[in-house]
Amino acid sequence: MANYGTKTDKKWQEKWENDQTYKFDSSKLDKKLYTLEMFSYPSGAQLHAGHWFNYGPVDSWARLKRMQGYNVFQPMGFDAFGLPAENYAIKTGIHPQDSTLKNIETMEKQLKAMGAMFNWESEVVTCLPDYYKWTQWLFLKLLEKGLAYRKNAPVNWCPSCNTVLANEQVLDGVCERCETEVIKKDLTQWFFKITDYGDELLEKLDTLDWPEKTKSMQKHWIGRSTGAEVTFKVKDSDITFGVFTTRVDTLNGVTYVVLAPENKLVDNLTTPEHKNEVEEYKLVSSKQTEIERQSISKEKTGVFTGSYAINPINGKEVPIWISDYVLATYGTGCVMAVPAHDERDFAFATKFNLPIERVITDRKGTNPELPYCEHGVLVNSGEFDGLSTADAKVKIVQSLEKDNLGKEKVNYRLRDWLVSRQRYWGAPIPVVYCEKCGIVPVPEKDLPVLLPYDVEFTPDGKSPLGKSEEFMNTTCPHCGGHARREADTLDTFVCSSWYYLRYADNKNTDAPFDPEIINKMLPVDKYVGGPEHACMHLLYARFITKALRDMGYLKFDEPFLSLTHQGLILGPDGLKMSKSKGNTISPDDYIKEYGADVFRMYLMFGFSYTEGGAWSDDGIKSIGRFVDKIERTLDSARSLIEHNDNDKTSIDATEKELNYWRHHTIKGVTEDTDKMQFNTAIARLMEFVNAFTKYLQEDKKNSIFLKESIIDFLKLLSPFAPHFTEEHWSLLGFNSTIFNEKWPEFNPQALVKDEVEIAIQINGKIKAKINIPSNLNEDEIKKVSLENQTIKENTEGKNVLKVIVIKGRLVNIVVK
Ligand code: ANZ
Ligand code: ZN
Repeated sequence: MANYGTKTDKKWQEKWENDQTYKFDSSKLDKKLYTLEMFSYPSGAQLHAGHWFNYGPVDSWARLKRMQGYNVFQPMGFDAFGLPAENYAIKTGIHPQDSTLKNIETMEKQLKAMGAMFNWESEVVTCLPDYYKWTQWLFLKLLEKGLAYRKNAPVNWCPSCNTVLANEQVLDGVCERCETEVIKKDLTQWFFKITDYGDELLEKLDTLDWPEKTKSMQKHWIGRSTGAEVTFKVKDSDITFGVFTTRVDTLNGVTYVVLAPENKLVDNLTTPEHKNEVEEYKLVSSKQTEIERQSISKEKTGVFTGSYAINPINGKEVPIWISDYVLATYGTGCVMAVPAHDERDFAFATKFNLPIERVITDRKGTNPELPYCEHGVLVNSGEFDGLSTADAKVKIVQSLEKDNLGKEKVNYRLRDWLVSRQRYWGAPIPVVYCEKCGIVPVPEKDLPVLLPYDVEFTPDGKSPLGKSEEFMNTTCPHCGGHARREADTLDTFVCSSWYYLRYADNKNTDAPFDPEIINKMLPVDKYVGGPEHACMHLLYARFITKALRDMGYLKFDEPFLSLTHQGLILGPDGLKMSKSKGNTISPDDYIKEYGADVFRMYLMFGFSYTEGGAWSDDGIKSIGRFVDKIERTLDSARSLIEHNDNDKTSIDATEKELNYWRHHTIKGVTEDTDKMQFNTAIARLMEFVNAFTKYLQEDKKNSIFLKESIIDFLKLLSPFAPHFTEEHWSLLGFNSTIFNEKWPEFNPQALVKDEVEIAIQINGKIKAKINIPSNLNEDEIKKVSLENQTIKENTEGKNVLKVIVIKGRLVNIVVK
């Protein structure tokens, strides 16, 4: 019967737990390796293949590191607040707290069945008061530093989730969770000032060992753009407004200006005869999504306000329009339009018959077709004619600066992070509203503000907590008078923005963490999780780390030094797994049949780790057969070793052959696993098994040598099949865990397969013949020859004048 499967799994899991094999040794921090996998969301009741693909292979990687001498910290926990649990509760009527805690229990069991080296003693569960107390503390600290604030603004609203969303949660105009089209609402909400860190978030990306694509997504999301802000005065009025432009060199080509319909100035700028048209246009555009508004192909629309602005560089009067292609939330919400050199302005001017005036030509002065959007040389720009685009940008800003009508300006696409939610299942925001004192933070000693259990949480667009009078009514910590609590809860991304810090000091009751511990345990050395978090969690966590650093709690700049995204495991049909398509793979069924090792090994062998792919039952079956073959090979090798016939003590060609494969495998498995190229690492192990099979068929075998090779093989296999290997390690007679063994190192000499015989001459007379690896270079051959014992004796006391090497044949040493 096979020595693997659930029974063996269980036996070793219990032993590891009892022996505390993987307990993190906090006394050896110089070799600490903080390995982090994105924690699970306990919404579905079960772990799916995706969890296994995230956690299993990374555990194998961490096991390699452990055996290489690293002190591995690999914690696990649950991102337990959030919409899915709440939506599930609405559907079933089961309270989110009950379903979440129950799901966590199931998932813990499943995670344990994986046999990973998780440091469960460091577990965090974000929906428990001992955790969210500190999420609330984080909020208060940000508030104290002016990094959290409340403002009225047009915000993203998901009509289906009945809550506001952060910009990052709106993907192509739809809600990240439910894919409903997001609309804009004017609401007063809480924000975190992530924009204060725009520059650093951008610049430090270069220091990170992260996938290039993720870095460029963050770069684009932050969207730093350098240009100028130019002030336009309104004709016959005191009103002025700024425009943000990246092409101030085209200032002489402005033929109109455009404001976003929502811009606060619009009402003041609209003359009575244009009022009706403007009002109507404002209403229509408020119903459109940003994506629709910004689309290049969309037919341009807009209306004239009746007012004119004065171009600060040449005094020309230009009409002021409003159009939905200008976004209210970017730059100043006002654009100077240069139809000759901008596509959208060109389309707009063409449609509304506005003038188009060239101010840029190419270097040859050929006046290319309009719109000409490239850089070039200025024309029709008075004193600036003949300047290059780059020079003109500098000169024009200098000239505007004199009159205080323009300055250099950097703009970001990044917006402040909207963190309040009109939902129940989240951490309450720890502030109260007092009629006398206004917004008052809840004092730290009164944390946590507990989330009440008995609340009607069916969403209707209002915050559920607001319906609980018991929760809402409180006293002002400042004046003692009557106050109302904040009814919104925090975005779950706030919970996950700092969890990696809490892991390292999760039992601390006086503080979220002890800086002294955290500064030794962090940053995280290796972080692995899905790429979908590129511009949400991964950005927020970087921001929070920097904010806490600036408050003096942390001594590092970045939370995650190295990042890998695992690929996606698809259904057997090659489509994304989903219950409705009926193509999901339940890991539990396979574990029952094959055990955790085969399941993990299949995930590692069957897919490229960063790419993933379609599940295949044949694939897992073939890994099952491979493990059977390993078992047979190990069994016969062991019986040979046990009987210790020792019919051979020499190391001959057959041993050398096996030795070659041994070191070839050590090298390959070490290098590939280190790079998380698990599939090729396992392919190497397969080659090694074949080499054993071949050796075992030899007539005469050296059992001592065989045992050494088997020991190395088991060590190499152990990260991939931890339970199975422990079993065979003990069968080989070892009492302590293989995971305390040292990872083998390869010997380059053993990788040299061919040898040649060369003759060594002294002054033309042959003195010795030796075998050397055929791939040595000239210097190495000289060295080997001079170190030969016979040659040493013959050259002692003499001067070596010259060493002539004839590769593959002989070495002549000339002495005097
Ligand atoms: C004049 C101009 C002339 C422009 C030209 C471009 C080409 P990025 O690179 O994304 O920062 N712009 C400014 N604010 C805007 C808003 N709220 N909504 C829509 N468009 C806006 O783009 C900056 C450019 O986008 C600015 O430079 C402005 O048009 C436009 F030949 O100003 B430009
Ligand atoms: Zn008060």
